[in-house]
Amino acid sequence: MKHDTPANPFDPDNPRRQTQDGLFSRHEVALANRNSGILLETLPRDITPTGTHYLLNHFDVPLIDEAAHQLSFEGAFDAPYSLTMDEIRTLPQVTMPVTLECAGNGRAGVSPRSHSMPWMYEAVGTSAWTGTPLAPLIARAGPRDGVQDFAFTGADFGFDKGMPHAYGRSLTPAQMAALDVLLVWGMNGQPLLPQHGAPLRIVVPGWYGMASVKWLTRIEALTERYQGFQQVRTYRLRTGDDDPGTPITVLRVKSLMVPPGVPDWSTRTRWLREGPVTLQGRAWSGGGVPVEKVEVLLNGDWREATLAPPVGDYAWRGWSIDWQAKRGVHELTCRATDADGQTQPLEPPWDIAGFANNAVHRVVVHVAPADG
Ligand SMILES: Nc1nc2c(c(=O)[nH]1)N[C@H]1C(S)=C(S)[C@@H](COP(=O)(O)O)O[C@H]1N2
Ligand SMILES: [Mo]
Repeated sequence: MKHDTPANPFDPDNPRRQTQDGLFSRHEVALANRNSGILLETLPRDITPTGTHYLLNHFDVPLIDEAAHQLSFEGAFDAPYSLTMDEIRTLPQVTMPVTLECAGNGRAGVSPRSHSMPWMYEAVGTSAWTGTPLAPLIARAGPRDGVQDFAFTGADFGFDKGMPHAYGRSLTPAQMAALDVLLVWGMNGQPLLPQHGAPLRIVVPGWYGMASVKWLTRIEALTERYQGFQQVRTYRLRTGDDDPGTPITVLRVKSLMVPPGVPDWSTRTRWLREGPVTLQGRAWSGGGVPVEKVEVLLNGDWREATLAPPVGDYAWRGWSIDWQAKRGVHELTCRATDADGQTQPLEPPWDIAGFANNAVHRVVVHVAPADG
């Protein structure tokens, strides 16, 4: 097999690979093989089974020796210190169900296509995260006056758009004070799995997943704004190449449906028989704002679904509705509205990278006669 000579990734003038509309490229399929999504049939469960929680890893999963791993507090602190994993696990412990969603979820349909992980609907999941509140640990290090950002750095390293970097993100002191950020070592009663950030990550509840830095090694207090690639060069809503854009933060209101019936193996076409069916799914929003309403478009009418209690302050809630399935082809559509009055749009609110697409979920089903 012949290999292309790739552009030198150390050269900052090398842009990310351009992608054309139409068939997905080999590179996109390779990304999809590494970054799995939730199986929509697990949506009835309050907590996503650990192995089916979606994954988004930019680089390689780093090999970390947990016994030697330390989290250090560095930079503009009066009392910088570090903690071993044993020390971290003796800190006050909380378990919080949190719904995480990738900011790229729903990107696959953007045109012209943005070369990145081609998510359709599946980059979401809810886990019971176990850890300790992070704010008191930062306070213990004594941030100096004039600190503008806390930078969180992971152990994973690679290139994007010609820029070598360790994955990192930042939060301002005001954001740290307002958000219930958790320093996490457990997921659904088990130690974190390697691909989800073992031995240590943060979880930023109510925000898109990019903020929840995995394989955390270092928290640095900065007296100027953080300039890390994942903070300033991406995860921004931009209308064009020249638009600096606005940072992506809280989750937009969204809902998903368990595809009813059974699938054809290779096309995933859905089939069911005529008769009564209970449709069900999940809905969530960001910033701790609860979902107040889910509607399902059935035979041309938006009908209100029954809601289950939220799984937590920062977690999704279940919904269900009965439907009399009649023979033919149907497109079922669900949409959620949150307590701030935000409703999912019928069409994707595209920016150039296909970020934060919270358009309604549409599922096509084929209904066969009750017999024969
Ligand atoms: N160190 C590190 N942290 C990371 C990432 C990464 O690639 N490296 N991906 C981020 C993104 S974009 C998302 S959506 C979430 C995904 O978390 P999960 O794989 O545990 O679902 O992790 C975030 N934290
Ligand atoms: Mo993401």
